[in-house]
Amino acid sequence: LDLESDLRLALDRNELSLNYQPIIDVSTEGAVGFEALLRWHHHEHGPIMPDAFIPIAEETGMILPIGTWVLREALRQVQQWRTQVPGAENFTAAVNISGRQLVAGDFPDVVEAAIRDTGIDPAAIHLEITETVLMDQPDLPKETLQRLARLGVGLSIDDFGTGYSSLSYLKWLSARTLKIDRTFVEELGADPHGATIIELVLGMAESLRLDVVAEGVETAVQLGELRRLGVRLAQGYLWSKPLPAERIPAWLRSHP
Ligand code: G
Ligand code: G
Ligand code: MN
Ligand code: NA
Repeated sequence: LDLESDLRLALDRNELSLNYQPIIDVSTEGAVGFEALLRWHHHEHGPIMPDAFIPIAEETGMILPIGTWVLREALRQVQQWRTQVPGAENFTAAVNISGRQLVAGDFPDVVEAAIRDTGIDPAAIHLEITETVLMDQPDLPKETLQRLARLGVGLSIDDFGTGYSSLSYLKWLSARTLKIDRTFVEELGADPHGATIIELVLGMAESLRLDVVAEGVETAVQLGELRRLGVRLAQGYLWSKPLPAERIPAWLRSHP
């Protein structure tokens, strides 16, 4: 199995696809948007999960053409729902971005072209960047972040709480959203101190005027705890695993 050379061909062979997981308003339990998650269906070996191939894509630079495809496809799909599905007019599109993409000089051009070609409102776009990637990029081009901010797209800090973060770096990035890593959600209800980190993050987010999304919500107990703490947005298997695009309209009809 030579993942590296097969990955080079995967795009041309149409073996890549996106699944979509709803982001939920916990007060109504309706969707406010979707996170796009990459899938690779290998012609011989079947499904290969991102944890197995994204590191290879990053090492080889393949993440650049793949990441561009992901961005354009996710924005196209979410804009299609926004314009064709009743109630979906304001849906947001969350797209995972790797550090390699962010430091490539043309990334803002790629984003600008995707906005132009899909017609989506830039404010509906959330670029998800993991906290550790941000900390690992000391030479993160400020110009890139400024151009993205001028385009009007939002940055979400993914897996928040697993790296080292300070208030100053959040301010400097002008992020819009913090996504609380699911390891903290897992502890809710089980561990008496499970809520502590989430309470800290919520306090920080409030003073910086950031939105917060709790990831990996699987149980009604966790949802109850999140509501009690004042978390407004969430994501997780409690509502849906990531689904192929064609299954989303039916999911939306059963979750009004
Ligand atoms: O879908 P999930 O199960 O298995 O994703 C595993 C990991 O792969 C997550 O950390 C997720 O952020 C990452 N991932 C999924 N899709 C993409 C993508 O399109 N681009 C990048 N860079 N990472 C992705
Ligand atoms: O790292 P990132 O947050 O981008 O990746 C999201 C990952 O979390 C994906 O692999 C997705 O399949 C997974 N995921 C989404 N919801 C849940 C959940 O409720 N429980 C668990 N264990 N994983 C989840
Ligand atoms: Mn993510
Ligand atoms: Na995460």
